[in-house]
Amino acid sequence: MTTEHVKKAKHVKTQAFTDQKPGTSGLRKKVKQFQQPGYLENFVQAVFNTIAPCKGKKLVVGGDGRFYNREAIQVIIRMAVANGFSHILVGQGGILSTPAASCVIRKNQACGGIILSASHNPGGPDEDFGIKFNGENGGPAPEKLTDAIFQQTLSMEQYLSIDADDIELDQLATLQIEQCQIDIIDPVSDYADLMESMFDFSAMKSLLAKGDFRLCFDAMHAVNGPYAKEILEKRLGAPAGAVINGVPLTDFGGGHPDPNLVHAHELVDLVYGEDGFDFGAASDGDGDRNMVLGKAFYINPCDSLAILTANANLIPAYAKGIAGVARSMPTSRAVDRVAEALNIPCFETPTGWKFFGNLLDAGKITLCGEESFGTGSDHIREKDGLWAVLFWLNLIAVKKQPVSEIVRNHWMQYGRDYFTRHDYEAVDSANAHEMINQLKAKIATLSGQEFAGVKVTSADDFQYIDPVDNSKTTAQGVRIYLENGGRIVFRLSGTGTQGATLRVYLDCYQKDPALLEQETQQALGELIQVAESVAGIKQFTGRTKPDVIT
Ligand code: VG1
Ligand code: CO
Repeated sequence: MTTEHVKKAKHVKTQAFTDQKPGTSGLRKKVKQFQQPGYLENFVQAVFNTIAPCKGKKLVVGGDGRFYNREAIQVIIRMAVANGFSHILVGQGGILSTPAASCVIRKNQACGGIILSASHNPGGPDEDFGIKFNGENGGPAPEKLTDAIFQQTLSMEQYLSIDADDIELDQLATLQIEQCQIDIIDPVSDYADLMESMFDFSAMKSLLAKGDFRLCFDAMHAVNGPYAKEILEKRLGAPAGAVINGVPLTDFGGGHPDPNLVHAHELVDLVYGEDGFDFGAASDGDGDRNMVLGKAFYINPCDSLAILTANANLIPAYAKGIAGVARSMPTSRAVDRVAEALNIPCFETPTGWKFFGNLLDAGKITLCGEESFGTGSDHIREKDGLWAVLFWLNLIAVKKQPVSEIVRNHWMQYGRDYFTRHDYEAVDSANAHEMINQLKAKIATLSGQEFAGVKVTSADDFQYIDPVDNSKTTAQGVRIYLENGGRIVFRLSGTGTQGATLRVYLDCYQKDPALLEQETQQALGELIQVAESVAGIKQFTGRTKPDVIT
């Protein structure tokens, strides 16, 4: 850490914190924790120390607009100048969706970017804040880097900053502080241009112009509002008002910016109501997740990935074919069946987008996704909510079929992977860990045993060896495979900020055409009992039912 080349840079004494280990997607804590003196600064300095030297490099900064976003950006700019960066690109108003940040990093050949978001976690003075670093490929820092950043935080004694006034974030401008040029950029245009270059906008325009296809996009008062308005309303001609809750608010209007059937209820009412909309979509706090709905019809994200893969050849960007696909381990195996039919490789990775980065960079995969409403491709290195919505709209425009028909035809051809995730939120952390530990201790003896009348065929604690750099990641969730073809996965969330969140993932394959239209919880009823019987969820969590079912 040197200040020689920045005249006004000053060393500020600080004390290390011991709890700055990044989780599934960056460091997430309560706003109050981030507001402690030095807390944000220490983490940012740890990032800069890890990627040093910063001298002469370009950095992208932006966030999802939640409470503390603007204050954090001012801190980061002062520190980035003091650390020697020569160029900083900041989204106007402090706004950059996660996919747009990835796009801007790549387009401008920056050395990386700092994205301020706690994604789907609520925002506000008593809620959550988050920070993550993405590298020059535009993707989340791999584990090697996040581990190094964490090590830096443990011994942090000082950080670098300068004395400078806050800069004006709301006007597009180019400023100079010391050696550093700061550009306040339009957060939407680069991303919108990229989308326009990938999809058949004229086919989608015709679809929307017909007037008998009604669409609604719920931005959930989060970052994607301006992006959705520009792309759906301005460039594609959807009627004004098609985007609802389109202004980013610091507290997301008091809601939970998580695009699922529970939290996106306003949208759900519109597509399920009388004379429901033909197409509904929502995205999360930072714009990287998506939920897509047809008229009174829900698409499971695992099915969505499989269907996009099966139909990629209909989209201009993928017309030449796709190299391979990947899904996170808990995601259902629906996409595996499509990959097999297409004769392309299918990779199974740990939870979190950072594990797709190497596969994408190496050209081994083109599309990838997670059960948690995240889908994406090699166009950037993050999951991308609006991209998935546009992919679906493009498919509908080309196939000239409603969403429900596209999905049902897919099930008829490939069979259906019933999938559900049960979340037990904010449970006692010690109990949750004890439950997982006891499961792990049983793994070796599970095979052959029966639970709730169903025999276990195999079980393991998922580990992953990256096929590109051979890095090994262990303890990624307990997988239990059953004789009836079902699978149960238990893991603890790495994004929560309160207690522990237990996630139980259940999936089962069905290819009998007469059994493709069952209610999901019913179809998985037997597996739900097996999960309880094998793990003792009630006993350990004290809960009789999950908080959220998706
Ligand atoms: C959750 C999801 C995971 C996703 C992660 C970040 O992690 O399960 O699939 O990648 O959130 O998503 P966890 O550890 O809580 O299960 V988000 O949209 O930050 O952007
Ligand atoms: Co997100």
